[in-house]
Amino acid sequence: MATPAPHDEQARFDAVIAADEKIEPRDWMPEKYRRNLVRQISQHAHSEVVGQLPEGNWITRAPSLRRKAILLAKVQDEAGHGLYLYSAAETLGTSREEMLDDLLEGRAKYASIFNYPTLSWADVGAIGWLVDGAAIVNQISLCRTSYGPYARAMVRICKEESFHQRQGYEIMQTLAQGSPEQQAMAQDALDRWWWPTLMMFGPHDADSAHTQQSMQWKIKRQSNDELRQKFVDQTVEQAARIGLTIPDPELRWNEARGHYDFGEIDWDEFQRVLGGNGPCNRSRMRDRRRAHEDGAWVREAMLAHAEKHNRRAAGAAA
Ligand code: BYC
Repeated sequence: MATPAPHDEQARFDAVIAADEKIEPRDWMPEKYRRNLVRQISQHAHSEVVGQLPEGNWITRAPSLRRKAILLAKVQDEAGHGLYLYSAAETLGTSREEMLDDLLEGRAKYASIFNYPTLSWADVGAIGWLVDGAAIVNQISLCRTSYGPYARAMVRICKEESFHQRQGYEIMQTLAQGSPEQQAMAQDALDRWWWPTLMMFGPHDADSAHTQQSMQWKIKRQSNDELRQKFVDQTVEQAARIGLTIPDPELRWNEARGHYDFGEIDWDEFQRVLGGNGPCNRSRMRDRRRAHEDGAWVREAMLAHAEKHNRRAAGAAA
């Protein structure tokens, strides 16, 4: 069969997007669509993997065996999410080695939120409740993204994230109903994690470099500000239910809009963190590089095993 001319390919791509169907790995796609997806999916994968570090910090100090088992499982889930996402990005023709090099050499971003420290046990609750809560709002929307492998990875990840969110909320609820010291610890964690969580949704739509094009291609289905608003609206009520106060004096219900109004994010802080100067940027990258180096023997052993397997299979076929 003759290869269709490029304008036919473009027309088919446009028709698939317009019909809300999925683009699959073997389909023709504009080069900029492919590159934008690799950028977003690989950043998402890096976030899952680096995101293990702040919570991993508390595995040895979880307050009970039950809490430790749950936290271990959650941190392990994050590694799995990274794997699904790296695999989805690999279907676009970029190797995992290239993506990892970009992260380890500081060329690729990961979510700004993971550059903040986990100072108390309540921070583990706050991450589950707020950070996973924000991630779900974003990822439910991404379940309808136009690239098939990314959309399918999101469906599975969202199922696990909802468990993560509930375990975090349950930690906060327990602390908020506990002693005055425990209540203060829960409130302090909310005070420190609230604003960085709102930054997870990215810059305002007007300042977002990629939103307009990504929405046209249906890579993103809702904008940064729309998703941030959705998160605020659902979380205000959750905080009230456990007696915690969101640290924003401007937060109030706006009857006319049907949404909560909220204060302005400190965008200078956001830019500092993105520029590598957040509280933990350097230690996160140092720990990630060390983990990568420590894992070299596993990668070598897997390669050696695959080669042995291939040699045996070739011998059997000869
Ligand atoms: N942090 O044009 P924009 C988790 C960058 S992990 C860092 O709006 P876009 C979890 C952005 O990349 C879940 N960088 O970009 C794991 C771009 O830079 P480049 C993580 C940010 O892509 C463990 C520039 O700023 N979720 O749940 O249209 C334990 C301009 O931004 C951030 C995802 O990754 C940020 N917060 O929209 C617990 C979701 N915001 O690439 C939990 C997938 C913006 O041009 N990603 N930047 O150099 C997305 O949905 C979108 O990429 C974003 C940004 C909404 C994040």
